[in-house]
Amino acid sequence: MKELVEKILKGNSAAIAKGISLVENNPNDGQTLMKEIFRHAGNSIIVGITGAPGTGKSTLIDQMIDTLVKDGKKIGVVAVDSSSPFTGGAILGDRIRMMRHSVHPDVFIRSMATRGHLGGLAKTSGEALYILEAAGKDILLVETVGVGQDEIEVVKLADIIVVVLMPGSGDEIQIFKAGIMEIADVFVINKADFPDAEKTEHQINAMLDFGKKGEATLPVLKTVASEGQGIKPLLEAINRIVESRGKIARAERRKKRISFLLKEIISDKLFKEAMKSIQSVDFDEYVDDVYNNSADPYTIAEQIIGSLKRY
Ligand SMILES: Nc1nc2c(ncn2[C@@H]2O[C@H](COP(=O)(O)OP(=O)(O)O)[C@@H](O)[C@H]2O)c(=O)[nH]1
Ligand SMILES: [Mg+2]
Repeated sequence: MKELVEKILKGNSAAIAKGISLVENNPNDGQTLMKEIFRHAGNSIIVGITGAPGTGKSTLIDQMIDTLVKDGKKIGVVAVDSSSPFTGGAILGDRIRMMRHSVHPDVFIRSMATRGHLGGLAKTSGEALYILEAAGKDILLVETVGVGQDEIEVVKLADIIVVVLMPGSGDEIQIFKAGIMEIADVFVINKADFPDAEKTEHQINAMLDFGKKGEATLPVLKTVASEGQGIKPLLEAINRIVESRGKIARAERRKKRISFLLKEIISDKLFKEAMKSIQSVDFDEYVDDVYNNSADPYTIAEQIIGSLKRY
């Protein structure tokens, strides 16, 4: 473990991969690792890239990596997709798209499988981000599909949120509905080589005027990710936001992340303690009791939790 921690802190990609696998698959060792690395984290800029499947997020990230790496930056990428129970395809696509960079020692790319996360996807992704921070990455890019509740939680872990749209898809309405509007910092209309790009731009701007009256308007940028067009302005917009925010706003964001993780850890541990305090036969009996109407699940849960308070 000590060796693993040291290698992670040095930014070794294989060690980072192993560390993330630990938090995904092995809660005990994962926790030991997190305890060690936590105080080394907290210095990366986390950029969430969200949008419907196929809008070009992975292509955009690939281009961003390209520019950032040439700038001497160390990059971590976490791609998350819980929209499909069979994410294999999507993840494979992402891997292929970003693969050309994954051999670079300063670039770490990880697709996170989504189902069956002990303690939830957002918690595990959050831990992965802390590991990447401890590994000395300057910028972390988090790709999520902006639909599932889980993924909205994930994208909330970011310092800056980029919403990616493409012309003519009608995504704008979805964004309104899912509450992504409120958390967005930058809008990108990718595939600006499509004929409807300007129409979409007008729609977005109209929506923003309508939704955020009186507040500073959000940047709406056009990109052609597949051609590497518009990447510099996007990175500059992100930079401008980072710089304009200042230390206090940054600290608040950090604290939000910490508070999220702390709550997750507490509920995780409480659940485990509660389950440890009862035998599995008892649990089955409780289920039967509720089934037979001789008890209700709320009272049973209160009793179980109450029994923990003694120690
Ligand atoms: N015409 C056009 N196609 C693009 C552009 N950006 C990405 N694509 C293509 O759109 C498809 C989906 O891209 P991908 O990055 O996987 O989207 P994601 O699901 O949002 O990650 C791929 O076939 C890309 O090559 C663009 O700016 N213009
Ligand atoms: Mg993708």
